[in-house]
Amino acid sequence: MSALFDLTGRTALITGSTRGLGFSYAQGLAEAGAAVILNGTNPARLEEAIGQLSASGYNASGFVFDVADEASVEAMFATLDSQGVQVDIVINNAGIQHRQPMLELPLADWQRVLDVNLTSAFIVGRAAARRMVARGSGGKIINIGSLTSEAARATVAPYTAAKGGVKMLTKAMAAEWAEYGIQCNAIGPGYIHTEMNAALVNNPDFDRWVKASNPTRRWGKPDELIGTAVYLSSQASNYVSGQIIYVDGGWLATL
Ligand code: GCO
Repeated sequence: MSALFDLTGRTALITGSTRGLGFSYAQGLAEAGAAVILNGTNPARLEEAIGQLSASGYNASGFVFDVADEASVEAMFATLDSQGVQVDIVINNAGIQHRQPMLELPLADWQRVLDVNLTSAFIVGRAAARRMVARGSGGKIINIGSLTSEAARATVAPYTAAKGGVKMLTKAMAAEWAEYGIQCNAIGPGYIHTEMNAALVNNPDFDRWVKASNPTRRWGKPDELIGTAVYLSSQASNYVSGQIIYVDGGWLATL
């Protein structure tokens, strides 16, 4: 691998990484040389994911915590501080979906989606950036947007609002932290075949719509996000900040 993309000696925290895209990012960064810290809310799943990466010879550890809970996030960072572990790269990937027409949408569901998909990136990003600034050695923060960072789809209003927010939060982070050598960027995955999207993949009408609308004519695969994640985690992107890179098969380029 080109030294430009080598993550040896770096430590990356990837939230929501026991399965789906988060696990894929973790695997990709570990393959590029990083020590990876996983996160999830289910202890058994977390153990399994750590076990899988460790069995492949990667340096993997992890913590169970709710990314939207400030006290839990602070406690995890305090534990890392006490162990002398420095987080150089953060991928704010944790996310949930709630599909329901807005006319029927309860406030509590709106709030939970905003908390987990948007506020979490602020809570985790701020905790990591405070330490990066104090150390003076910079870092990388990668937030995960969506096609809904740009355009809406009926029935996913809170997710759409949160992902639009993620795009602008990324710019806000870039504006405040670039001078400390922290690059803040986002990845906007298109329609990817993951567990979270199983209901959509298995819906023949939706599947047809994805294949008709995407110029690549197919769903994306989780490992097709890895190259962008490694690039944004590496020194190859040291002068790139505040960007959202869509990995969508060309979807957003078309009408
Ligand atoms: C959904 C959402 C997402 C999409 C993603 C595309 O209905 O669940 O549209 O899960 O896959 O946002 O970027």
